[in-house]
Amino acid sequence: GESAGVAAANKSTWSSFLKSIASFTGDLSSLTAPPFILSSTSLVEYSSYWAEHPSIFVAPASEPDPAKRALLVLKWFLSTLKQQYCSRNEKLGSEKKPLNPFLGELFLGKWEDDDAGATELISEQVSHHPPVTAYTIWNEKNGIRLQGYNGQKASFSVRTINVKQIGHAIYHIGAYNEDYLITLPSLHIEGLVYGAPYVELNTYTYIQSSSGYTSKISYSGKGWVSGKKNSFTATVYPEGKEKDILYSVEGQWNDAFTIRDAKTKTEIDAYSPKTSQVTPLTVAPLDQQDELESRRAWRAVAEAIGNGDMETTGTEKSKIENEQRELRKKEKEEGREWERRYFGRVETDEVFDQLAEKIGYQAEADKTGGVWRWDEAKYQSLLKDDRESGS
Ligand code: CLR
Repeated sequence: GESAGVAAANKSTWSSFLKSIASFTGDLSSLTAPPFILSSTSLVEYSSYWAEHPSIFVAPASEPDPAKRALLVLKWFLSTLKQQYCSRNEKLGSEKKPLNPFLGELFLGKWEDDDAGATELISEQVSHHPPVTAYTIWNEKNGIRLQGYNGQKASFSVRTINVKQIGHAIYHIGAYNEDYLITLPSLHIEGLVYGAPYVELNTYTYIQSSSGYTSKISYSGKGWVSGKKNSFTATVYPEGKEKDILYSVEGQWNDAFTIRDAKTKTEIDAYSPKTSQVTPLTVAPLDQQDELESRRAWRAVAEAIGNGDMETTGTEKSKIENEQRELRKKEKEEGREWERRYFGRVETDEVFDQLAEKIGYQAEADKTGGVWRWDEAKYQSLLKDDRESGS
């Protein structure tokens, strides 16, 4: 296949890159990719994919029936997949290698939606070795908060990069004091040989609610049933009764899917990721951003990548990396650790433990430098400081 992807001039660079992958071990951030596959967006921004449809994000808050609520949480989760895993292809022509966030890097933003009201995002790089991003997204009006963290573990083979996501998310509905533990699917990068990489999902996602419902999503890549890309099937059932299906969902997460009542087989809802509009995220102008905010911190690098100027890209990247090395050295000398602004490690989390046990999920804290949670107290004291300094 001489299909999309690598232009003639890039062919030899690409094939030596492929050869280097075959023998690569370690984390993805240290992979040296050819210039045309570099993105000027930092991985810390990817947390925003969770809420680009704010009204679907908050919809469960106004559903009184717990089983239907669980279904709406599943629908929201499914509605995020196209943005999470296809949007680089759509915007940039292929999957790209994101900028590797530095420790403490922030990405802050807000979605304003006529129906849902304001939904806010805080994303923070809480670990650099290994890379781990933590985030929270909340909508005060509807009493919804999502929080989570994630890292990646890669393994390489000749044609694919296999990526296991390590981490999880917790979706909270204030009005019902209800929590949902969300596990993350594994993925693999296809299309490498053609120079047009794209993501396919595999394995499963579980969404376990504290109200006693489980959703299970199975990803089948190019489905053996439909033969279509990005196929999945999902079911909602009372926990422990996998055969007692209440709702089933089937289709493609990048195109369209239908939701059925499992007993009557009638279609009760349908959703089309392909035609649904995303709500743009509002981010402060660069000159009003904090120094640790991603787009401000990476501005020079992003500009150089945009200009295809690899020399400047290299020097500007090194500036950031050297600064970071200095910071770490100083911390070590002073026997302290970089203080995360919004998140902290937790030793125990009862709600999480209970939900995790029901689906046999383990957090693997050793691979993410801890289990990370939103720290409301830190946030409140930052707000207070802000008010007192009048900014
Ligand atoms: C990050 C967390 C998001 C979902 C998500 C989507 C795409 C993933 C990304 C995560 C992690 C980084 C990733 C990316 C696809 C490609 C990229 C695995 C899991 C790697 C680092 C790029 C490798 C370079 C090839 C394009 C050659 O919620």
